Amino acid sequence: MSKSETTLSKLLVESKCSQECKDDLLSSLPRDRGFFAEHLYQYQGFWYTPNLLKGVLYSQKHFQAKDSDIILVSNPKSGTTWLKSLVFALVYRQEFKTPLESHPLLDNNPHTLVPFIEAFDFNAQDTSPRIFSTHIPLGSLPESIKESSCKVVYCCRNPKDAFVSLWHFMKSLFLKDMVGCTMEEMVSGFCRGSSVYGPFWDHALEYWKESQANPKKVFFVMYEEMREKPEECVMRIAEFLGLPFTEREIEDGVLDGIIKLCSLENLSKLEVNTTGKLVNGMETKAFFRKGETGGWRDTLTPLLAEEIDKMTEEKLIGSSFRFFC
Ligand code: PAP
Repeated sequence: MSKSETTLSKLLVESKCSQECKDDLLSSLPRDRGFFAEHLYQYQGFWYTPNLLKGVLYSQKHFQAKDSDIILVSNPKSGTTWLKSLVFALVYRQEFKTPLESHPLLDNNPHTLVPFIEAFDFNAQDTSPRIFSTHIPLGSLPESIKESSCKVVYCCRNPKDAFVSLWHFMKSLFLKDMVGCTMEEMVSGFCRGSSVYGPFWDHALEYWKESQANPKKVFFVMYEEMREKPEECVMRIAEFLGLPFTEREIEDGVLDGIIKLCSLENLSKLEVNTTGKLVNGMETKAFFRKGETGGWRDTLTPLLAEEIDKMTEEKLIGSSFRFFC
């Protein structure tokens, strides 16, 4: 972190810094129009709303990873909720057995069980191992995540479906007016990188490269692969975490039980996920929609899809990485 970034981080997080002073600090960062908030700010190469940026800086300063921690990472709308439920269920499969009557996922939304480190509530986790999630890009992760032996699981989704999911999420939540934003404008912002935690492609590519260079630290999985072969993916995640399923468990239906419990069909019907709210007031039902691969076709015009495809092509020049289409 540069010296000016350190000062910025210190001041933005400190409560004694007045709002005026925080506004001044924000104004020293590159700014673009936003969709969640009026403006997005660029920090360490990625874009944030003021609140998200505050959370990133706070976690950089205060989050202390333990070697046994599990950190789930994704670009927004790339399978976070699903991954949280699957990893929670597989890690605690001895404590909470399936078939189930009293599993925590039946009356808690996955975001409640696995908190975001940038949402300030990481001290509330008292389970072991602790499971956290984040959308923070690789280069901006708190140092202790990089330095400790904690494990990182990254879930990636194709950019068009993730974009469309974000669009519907914003519409279904508080942003029906979308700060006067059209889909064309939002695609254009997404493609120039200025969407929350964007550029989307850089985010995914950095973690993918890290998973290749350091496969014991970072496990990279595709949302689309999980849709196609959930058993295989969950088994690979479990192995990576050092918690492989035994043959006996598989015969006994433990793996199948976890996949059924965490399926979109099951989770989206639960009362906690139809009428519940998160502590920040967000309606939990907004996290469950169609979960399709290629569902973008219902929302994006061919022209807008092409705009995203062009950017994808450009970003992947020189890399062997490929998104699912
Ligand atoms: P977040 O980044 O705000 O946490 P995230 O969970 O990553 O959101 O993405 C939501 C998407 O995952 C939604 O996709 P869609 O809009 O294309 O439908 C949602 O439907 C999908 N999703 C949520 N839970 C599951 C699940 N259990 N299985 C499969 N997909 C899911």
